[in-house]
Amino acid sequence: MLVRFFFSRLDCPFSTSFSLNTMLTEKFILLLVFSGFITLCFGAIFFLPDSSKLLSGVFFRSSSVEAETRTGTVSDTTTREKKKNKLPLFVGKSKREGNLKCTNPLEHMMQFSWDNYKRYAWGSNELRPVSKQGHSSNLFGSLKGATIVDALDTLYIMEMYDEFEAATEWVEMNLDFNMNAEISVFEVNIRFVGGLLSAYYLSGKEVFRRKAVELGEKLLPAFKTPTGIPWALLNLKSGIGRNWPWASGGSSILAEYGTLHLEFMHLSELSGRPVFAEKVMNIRKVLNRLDKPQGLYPNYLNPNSGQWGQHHVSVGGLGDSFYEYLLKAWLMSDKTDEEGKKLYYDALQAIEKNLIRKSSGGLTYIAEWKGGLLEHKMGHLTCFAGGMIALGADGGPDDKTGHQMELAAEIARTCHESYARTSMKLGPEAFRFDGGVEAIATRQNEKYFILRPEVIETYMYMWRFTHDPKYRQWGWEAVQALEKYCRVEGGYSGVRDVYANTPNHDDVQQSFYLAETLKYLYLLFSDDDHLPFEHWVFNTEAHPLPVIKKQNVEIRH
Ligand code: DMJ
Repeated sequence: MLVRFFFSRLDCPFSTSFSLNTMLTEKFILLLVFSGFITLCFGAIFFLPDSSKLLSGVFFRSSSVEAETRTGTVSDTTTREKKKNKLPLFVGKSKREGNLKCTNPLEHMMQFSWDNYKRYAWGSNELRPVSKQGHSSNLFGSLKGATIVDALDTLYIMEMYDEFEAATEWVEMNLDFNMNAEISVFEVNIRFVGGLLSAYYLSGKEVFRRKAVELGEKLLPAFKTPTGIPWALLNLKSGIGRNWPWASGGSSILAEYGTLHLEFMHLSELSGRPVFAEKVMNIRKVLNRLDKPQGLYPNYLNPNSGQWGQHHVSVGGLGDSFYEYLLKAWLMSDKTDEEGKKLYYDALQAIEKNLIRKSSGGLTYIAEWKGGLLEHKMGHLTCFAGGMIALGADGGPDDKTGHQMELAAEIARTCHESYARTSMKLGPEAFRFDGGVEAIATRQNEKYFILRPEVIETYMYMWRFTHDPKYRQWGWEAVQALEKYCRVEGGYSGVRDVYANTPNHDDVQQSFYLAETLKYLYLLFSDDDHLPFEHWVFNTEAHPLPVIKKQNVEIRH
């Protein structure tokens, strides 16, 4: 009853989705208390003045920014609605001044993830929250501390400065790249280089710049191939590279070699060494010379011959962030990279024509393309595309803005349906639109949820551009589901089957949960001028990188 009391007294917009009919097991009572607290925080916000919690510097907040709602047929949000939905999440003075009355629920979730990682897995790449020990996937070889580096900027953005200091100290003392370790170039770039770059730009601490450049240099031997298309895997000590043994015809992967651009442009910016930028610009050159089947980019490209491998095209796994980085390369260059812009809008046009379909039940989805045949399956990873299309909607041809916003909203809706149609209200790894089902996983090995961010990422972009309250509502549903099914005693864990009634935990707290999922949720419930899009572009691991302003670009040329 207590919970319902809070909801009704404080007029919480999320009150309807909570039920008291559930059995009051001990765990559930704890959950109720936590949810009540969360609700109190949200509700209290309505009655308190705007926060004084401003991150320092013009980059973090832009005082002149009044977020504009994009035009188009998607959402006709009125000024009144805009005001009503403006929920300043920060209450009272900043934590450092010791006047904190109530912190926001996402900070609590971050604190819980972080504290458990620190307690049970400090220095390991990831935490096993059920068995309460460290975990490492082979993506990082013997490199250490993926969660620490991935979480740095989230800690900073959430003003968890003590934790940020501890993480900084760990980086200073322990983050070492001089080891005989075979790593994934892509994963190390997006998580480690991206994480260090963001930490540097947010905090100004030299150690992060130095480590980012040092690591970038360690990655350069991966580009020693006849075409300059990098290997997927690299031994940091010997500089010997190779590709994934499972990749078609010894190919490199589009989403891997195509997701280096943002970080490498910044490495050149920070080191004064053009070599990083040259490497990624060469990747574009190689791609530009190739014929694209139907204007599409196959996922496999042989770095020796420079020829496509299998004609398999996907906006999800193996392809996804390549498209994201074309758009963001243009945005991050302060819209000077016209080539990146053209490549993105041309690719999107080909995707729309060949991959995007509508189910008989009216759900828009992005299918996969195999040698001209469509597989009517959409991955959780593909759900980032709603956010990407929204982000690019006003840069394309004029008459397309409304259409692209509509498309983005439809993808967001489909991805929400993939969550809504499960027992746990968390999305499966992949869902299908065939054999009489829509937005449902039919194969056992596609029913898992590993704390991925993409659906929430799309809600966050859609919220910023439309202020349609449903995106916050959907984000809040995800928070509740994460608390109910993924939170365990030692942190947050993925689950093996989102259609089951009780969770079977996979015992991994992925580093991207702290880097992305919690950060995007936090931003979804923050003011729009918190990391404003005109100053920041998020890398594919949600690490914010500043736009390189035009005057800087011009001076260099
Ligand atoms: C993250 O590491 C990045 O978002 C990447 O682009 C795709 N996969 C994970 C999260 O799901």
